Amino acid sequence: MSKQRYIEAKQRWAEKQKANGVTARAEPSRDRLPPGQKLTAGFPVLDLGVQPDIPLADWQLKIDGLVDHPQQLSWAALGALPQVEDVSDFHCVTTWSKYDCRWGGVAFTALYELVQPQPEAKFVYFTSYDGYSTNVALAQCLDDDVLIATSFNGAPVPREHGGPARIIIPKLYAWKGAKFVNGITFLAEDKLGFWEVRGYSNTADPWTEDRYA
Ligand SMILES: Nc1nc2c(c(=O)[nH]1)N[C@H]1C(S)=C(S)[C@@H](COP(=O)(O)O)O[C@H]1N2
Ligand SMILES: [Mo]
Repeated sequence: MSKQRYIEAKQRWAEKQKANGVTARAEPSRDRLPPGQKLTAGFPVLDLGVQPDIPLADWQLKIDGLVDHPQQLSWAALGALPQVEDVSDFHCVTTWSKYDCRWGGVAFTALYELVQPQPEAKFVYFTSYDGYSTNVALAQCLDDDVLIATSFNGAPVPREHGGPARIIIPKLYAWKGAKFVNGITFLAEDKLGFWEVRGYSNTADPWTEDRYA
């Protein structure tokens, strides 16, 4: 399917579900596998059909907005920050989940401390080398399991899964985790990202099936 048709089909699906009155549950499920999800052993690839090839020498992560110390991190500068690993589950809104993904990289909180966001900063807007974007409330980014991941199961994140670096936010549907990330902007007001403007939930909680806006 072409990139444009894939985007339109997904957008139509969100509109149809909304029209059918499909809304999030009041009570969150406590199961490890969120409601409506199926476990997969493989690792499907979901993106806009563009997997940019970024030589590490050219790679940059710009962190700006309402911060005291904006950064333009090179690959070496990212690698010089404290490195962590975290094992988490991965939930895609298209109903597949993958357990026990071992991601390594830099904790979001380490970047937070580096740039020193101002008190007005309440939202984070992520941008990517393929033109993708997504937005997350700052409070949701401050859990220890939120990473700028550069490794997956002990090897560099493969390009199809968002390498050189991608965001992982295990407690939200995976479209909230930008692959090929190259920008993080701290904002006072929320700004909707690529799928959020196309009918997908802004809050994206898998355990209440919070799929559509
Ligand atoms: N840059 C970028 N990030 C993205 C996407 C994308 O199209 N571009 N798709 C999102 C969606 S919808 C999902 S489910 C996950 C898929 O990650 P995967 O391809 O590693 O399974 O990436 C998310 N991050
Ligand atoms: Mo997705």
